[in-house]
Amino acid sequence: MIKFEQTFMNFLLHHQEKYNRTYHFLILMDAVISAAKHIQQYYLTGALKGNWGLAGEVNVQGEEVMRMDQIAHEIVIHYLKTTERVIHAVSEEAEEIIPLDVDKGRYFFYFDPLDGSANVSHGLPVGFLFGIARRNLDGPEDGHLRAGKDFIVAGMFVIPTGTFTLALKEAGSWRFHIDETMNYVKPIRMQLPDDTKSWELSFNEANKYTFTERVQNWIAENENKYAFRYLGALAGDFHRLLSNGGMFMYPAIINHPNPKKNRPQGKLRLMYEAAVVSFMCREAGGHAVDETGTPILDIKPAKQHQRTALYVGSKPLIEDITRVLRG
Ligand code: FBP
Repeated sequence: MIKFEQTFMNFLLHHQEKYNRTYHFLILMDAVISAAKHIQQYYLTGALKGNWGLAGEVNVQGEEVMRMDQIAHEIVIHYLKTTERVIHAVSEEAEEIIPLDVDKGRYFFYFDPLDGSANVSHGLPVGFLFGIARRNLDGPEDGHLRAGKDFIVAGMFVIPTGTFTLALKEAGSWRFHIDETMNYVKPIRMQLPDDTKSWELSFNEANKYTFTERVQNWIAENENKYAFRYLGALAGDFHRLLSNGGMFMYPAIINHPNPKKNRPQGKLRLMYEAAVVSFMCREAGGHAVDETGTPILDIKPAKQHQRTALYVGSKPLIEDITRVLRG
């Protein structure tokens, strides 16, 4: 007997019908899925085709660009253009905002085409992260950069594992699995577990003594209570956190022995990294704050590549660290 699973598109069609939404969003999500599959294929064959190396360029963040970063960016922009539904896009790999269908577009698309660059040259898990906001339909649209709370959807593909998690505003975080026909199927609703037995802490241990004293003290008091896991790619670490609970954090770095490596504003990018996982975490019953204890989703971006410190995960832990951060 063949076991058939619900497909992603069938799930989305019913969601759109249930909330009386339009077909425009389906066209955009179809393009996102196509882009993710294309990136996955390039990544899987990357070693053979020599695409796992450096591109020989430095991006707007001052970081060396991986060839795969460029390939993934190009693929996403191609598929977004085919939709004629996107006003503009913000990409980690492009310095400026990318105008697409400015007049008749309906959505803003913020993305990190290949998160976890440090893992690329080893073929280890990386991610394609995105957040989508809709234009103002009730009046003039000024194209301002949207805060996470204005997202209608945020999602993440963990490549090359073939898993895809999508959060829909007030409709939950859902995980899909790739099947033998390369279709995403079998939606499972993700809810952070209340049972602390499976909870984990995830951060770059090598940076521990560069964090603020408050955060170092919190870690000293709590690190023996939970398992410790760190992949070094936000997508992979957050993917696991959604199942096991706990907290992922990339705090401000204020006391690094090499002052050039200090990151008082945090390392991760607000619009297409922190806000994306924070939106998905909220829809799975969690929460997320920055170094001041401010909810990540409330932060209005002043610049498209703005950085932030990030504490994301199970509500009791985030409330506990927020108490410490607010002092
Ligand atoms: P990019 O690779 O897209 O720049 O993302 C940043 C990132 O790699 C995150 O995925 C990850 O959580 C973090 O940086 C790892 O940083 P570090 O190597 O300093 O621990």
